[in-house]
Amino acid sequence: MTELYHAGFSTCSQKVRLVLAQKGIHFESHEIDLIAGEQHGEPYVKLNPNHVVPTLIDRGAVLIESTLINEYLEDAYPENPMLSADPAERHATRLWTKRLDQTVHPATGVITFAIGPRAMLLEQPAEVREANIQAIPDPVRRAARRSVIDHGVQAPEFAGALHVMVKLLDDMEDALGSGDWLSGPAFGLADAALLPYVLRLDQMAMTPLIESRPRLCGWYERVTVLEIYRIAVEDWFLEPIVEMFRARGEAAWGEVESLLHA
Ligand SMILES: N[C@@H](CCC(=O)N[C@@H](CS)C(=O)NCC(=O)O)C(=O)O
Repeated sequence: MTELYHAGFSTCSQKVRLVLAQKGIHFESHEIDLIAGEQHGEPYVKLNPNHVVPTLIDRGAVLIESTLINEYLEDAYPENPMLSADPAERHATRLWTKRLDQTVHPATGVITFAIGPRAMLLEQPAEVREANIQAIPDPVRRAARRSVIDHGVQAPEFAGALHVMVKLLDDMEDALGSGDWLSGPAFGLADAALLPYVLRLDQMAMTPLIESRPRLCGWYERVTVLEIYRIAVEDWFLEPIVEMFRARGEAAWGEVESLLHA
């Protein structure tokens, strides 16, 4: 029996669901409402002491950290392999996922909260919003969350986060010069890991950053026509949230563009 604690719109959840779908693993779904702060609730933090999704329960083991969950799935379910047998290609995959964990995921958090759910959070009673910020166990992340909710795109963290993403897109564009996929001959762990982050930029109306890079654009089109994309990502979208992200992204695009050229 496999169970997944996750959120429909969360990048880390999307990347795990992509691997579960590629491997044909069915799971019992437990959705965690991140805006309401369910990730900080007593029952959930017993599973995931970092107060984040996703958490996978498989064969009795409780597994956290999305990159490591995906590696676990590759080990435990070797059918439909998503990691090349070639050691150098395995290294290349892990270089992407390491970078994602170290810089891309935190940068995406800054960009997302500065643009997307910020208005919803500002509408919450101040004590609810503050309690949810205070509950974030990592002090760096907690400070960044407070800063972007207070200052939006003008938060000091925003411009640096944007440049992390631009550099990522540039490096993906270069890497895709030598093949259709990022770490081997077929859709693999690096593609599953990176798709949600490119998608998030697209959903926040930063589409020109993708369209201006033809190989990246081709890769994005290749991934988003896959059946597993529909199952693992699109089917979990909530239309009002998609519309809200796009509208807020469009409203912020002028400011984002000037930071890109600064
Ligand atoms: N390193 C963790 C990061 C997980 C993470 O940041 N998850 C986000 C959603 S993508 C989350 O649960 N955020 C809740 C919050 O920020 O309060 C992983 O890869 O699993």
